[in-house]
Amino acid sequence: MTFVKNLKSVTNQKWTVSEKYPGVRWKYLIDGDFTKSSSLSLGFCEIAPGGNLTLHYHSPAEIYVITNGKGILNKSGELEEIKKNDVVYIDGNAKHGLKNIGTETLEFYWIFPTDRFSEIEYFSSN
Ligand code: 7BC
Ligand code: NI
Repeated sequence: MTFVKNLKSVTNQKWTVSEKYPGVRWKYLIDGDFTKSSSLSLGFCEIAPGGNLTLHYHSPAEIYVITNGKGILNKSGELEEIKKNDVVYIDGNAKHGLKNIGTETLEFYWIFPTDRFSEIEYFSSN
């Protein structure tokens, strides 16, 4: 199965939010729960100014592709500034978080080596 999707035309899907992640919302683009896809999945996330994808970990590795804004990446307690056009690789089970420190929306795609987001078990970290 080969297909094309466009972020701006994913209109039939509501943004997902969680009280664990203030100011954060996301959509699923390539994901076995929504598309005839397997082995890889892709989502798009927005973090409003001041919002925080709080420190967490999960067993699959992950990639971020930052498409707008700037933020502070928390790498197991070590902080690094990231911005538009940066890409981030996160090892499986590595603690990570992302906070928007700019005035624009921080936007990024994430990629998991899994069929679907819903199979990933998220663990909060502090
Ligand atoms: O956007 C979300 C919300 C839980 O997750 C993708 C980013 C991540 O680091 O797992
Ligand atoms: Ni993650």
